[in-house]
Amino acid sequence: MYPEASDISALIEQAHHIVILQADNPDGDSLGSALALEGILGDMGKEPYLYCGVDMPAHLRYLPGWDRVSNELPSGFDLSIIVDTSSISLFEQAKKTGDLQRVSSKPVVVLDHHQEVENSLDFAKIVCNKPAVATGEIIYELAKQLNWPLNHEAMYAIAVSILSDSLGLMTDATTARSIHVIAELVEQGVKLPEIENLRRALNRKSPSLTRYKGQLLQRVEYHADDRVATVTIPWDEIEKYSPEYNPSVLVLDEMRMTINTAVAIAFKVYSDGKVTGKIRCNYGSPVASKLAEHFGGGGHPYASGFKIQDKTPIADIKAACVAKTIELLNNLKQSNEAV
Ligand SMILES: [Mn+2]
Repeated sequence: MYPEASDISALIEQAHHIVILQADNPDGDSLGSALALEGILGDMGKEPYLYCGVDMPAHLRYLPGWDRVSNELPSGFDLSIIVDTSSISLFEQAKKTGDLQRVSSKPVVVLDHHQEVENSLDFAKIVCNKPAVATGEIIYELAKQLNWPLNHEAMYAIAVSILSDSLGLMTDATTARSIHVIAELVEQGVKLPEIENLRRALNRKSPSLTRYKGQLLQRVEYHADDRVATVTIPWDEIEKYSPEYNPSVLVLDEMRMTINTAVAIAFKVYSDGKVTGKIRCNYGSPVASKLAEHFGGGGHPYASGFKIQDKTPIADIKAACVAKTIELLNNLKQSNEAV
């Protein structure tokens, strides 16, 4: 039992108009969680309202109900529920429009599973941030504890959110409980093949993007016996393809799937000279956070990023980044051998 459950229940009881907020980086978990809550609250006789400061990205638009998410806050509401983030830095849009100010003036509940949080949402009345593979898993636990109604659509949305963040129950953060929740949903009529179809549909791309992926893959460079793979994405491509899909994400996983490759890095060069690096490491080579920190960024051992704004030429950044990666990989190897 989550100790926060009864307080969450009491706040929902007192409220009628309830806004469900997603951060500026919506994904399958945040949208699935928002739609599940919408179904639950609707069945409880409440009036839920879905908000996100940015438009739903094209690859999420296969999930039924995405078009009910609005980037305008309703004029009146009693309570907000923020899903899938505990960080205020992911609400830039709502901050700009003044919406965040309005949200913080009413009770706020946060439902999240990102355990390490910087710039937390201090104005929230209740933060329910639990270890779980997805926010959808937390919503399921709350529904069980509080006897919330779970209609077919809500169960479907929870399953989508868990399968989305757990990459089909295959990530490190997937627990036996995550699998149990999916099993319980299946027992209650959720059909996994339907969800798999939906999940694949989420990843479908336009023909032009598929061709562009091929171009990017041709430009992948391998360094130091293929241990590091890099690709560089110039501004004209960012401008052209980003509205549909993040070009880095398009190829990073493929780059990691190369024999001998331990670390994949995608650089983006912006029109103002800013360079960003997105880092993904293979299992056994957790150097991402240290590498990003060296260049002023941060993140997790296997996934991280950094931003360089002093107009250093991309060739210099790339060379320094590859050299640092090799150094970190060699250190890792030495410390493993020492053990
Ligand atoms: Mn999530």
